[in-house]
Amino acid sequence: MLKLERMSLFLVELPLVSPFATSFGEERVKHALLVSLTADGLMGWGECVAGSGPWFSAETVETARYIISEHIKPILSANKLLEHPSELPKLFAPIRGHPMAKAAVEAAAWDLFARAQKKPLFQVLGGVREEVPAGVSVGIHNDLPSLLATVEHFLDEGYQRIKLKIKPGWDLVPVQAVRERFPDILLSVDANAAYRLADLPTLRELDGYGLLMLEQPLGFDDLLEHAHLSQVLATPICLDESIDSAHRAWEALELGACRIINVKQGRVGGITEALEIHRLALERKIPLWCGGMLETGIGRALNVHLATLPGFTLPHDISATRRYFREDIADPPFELQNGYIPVPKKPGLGVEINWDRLLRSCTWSRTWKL
Ligand code: OSB
Ligand code: MG
Repeated sequence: MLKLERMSLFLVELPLVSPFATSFGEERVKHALLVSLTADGLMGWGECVAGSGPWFSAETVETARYIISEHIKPILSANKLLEHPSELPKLFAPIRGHPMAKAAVEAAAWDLFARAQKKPLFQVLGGVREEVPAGVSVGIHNDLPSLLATVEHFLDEGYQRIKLKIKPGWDLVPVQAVRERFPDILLSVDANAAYRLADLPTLRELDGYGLLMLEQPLGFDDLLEHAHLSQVLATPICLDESIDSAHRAWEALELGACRIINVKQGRVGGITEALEIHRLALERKIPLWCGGMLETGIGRALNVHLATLPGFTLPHDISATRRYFREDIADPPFELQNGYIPVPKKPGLGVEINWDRLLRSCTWSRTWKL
């Protein structure tokens, strides 16, 4: 039983080592909202995966700050005694939407819970691996030579799968160039909802490059058009943006809208909801992998623990810390070992906040007594 005592929020800005461009825009700085919860002399941490603007999803760090401050905090104050973190989604259910805000608070409770049990989080979750296969997501580049150099660099580092961000005008040419230079690698593409069914000729051409999957080609909230597309392409469709809950995952599978699911615990409303998708996927033999949102060490650690579950069978968008940040706000940094990220073995997330760096990158914070 946890007795919640305090909650804190921290808005942080961390420069990225290189700009990250997708079909919806370019990020040079990671904006993160961190949550801490304290109970019984322990502190647990969660990271909200919402971005600085409503480009990937409707939520942003600012909407999450508002929802957590004004609507989740009062719920926690009224329910300070917590048997298990999985009780939180029911308490948060009166708040419609805002999965990323809810997930950030639930994540802090999972860390706290695992620390109270003195167990690494993956053991609490039922994980079965001590290392997880690392892939890397490669942003849209300005030219082919620089793209090929980036891909070669990541392959040399040992990444097991390369994912290319694509958009209309940056699709067939880069995919063909990478495939020609590296014929045998696991290669996938992510369009972040940049295409329409009218783009079928392009998507059909992409189908010829032996891609592991085609991630979220169509509308950010679409299932039906993806189901149609799925019927005419050989490449498996993987959904990311469209899956914002376990119910939505079920609908997608019923409709045949995807054959693979990218699980981001934040996008679906938290670890409890992600575990439900995991159950569904195992039942239906749907491969899962863990997506990423350029998280700091806090969110990255959570992804690593989640990715140890048996249904997570494809390489993840979980890369080494140095692929994103020169200095992270959590220690130790994640490093690649023979293409895998080792799972932290210390209690909870198994990473610790570096207070000095957190306070240096923090632009706003607030603490409440619950
Ligand atoms: O669509 O998977 C995505 C980053 C930010 C927002 C959306 C996505 C991504 C990535 C990067 O692809 C994954 C990572 O390395 O964190
Ligand atoms: Mg994606």
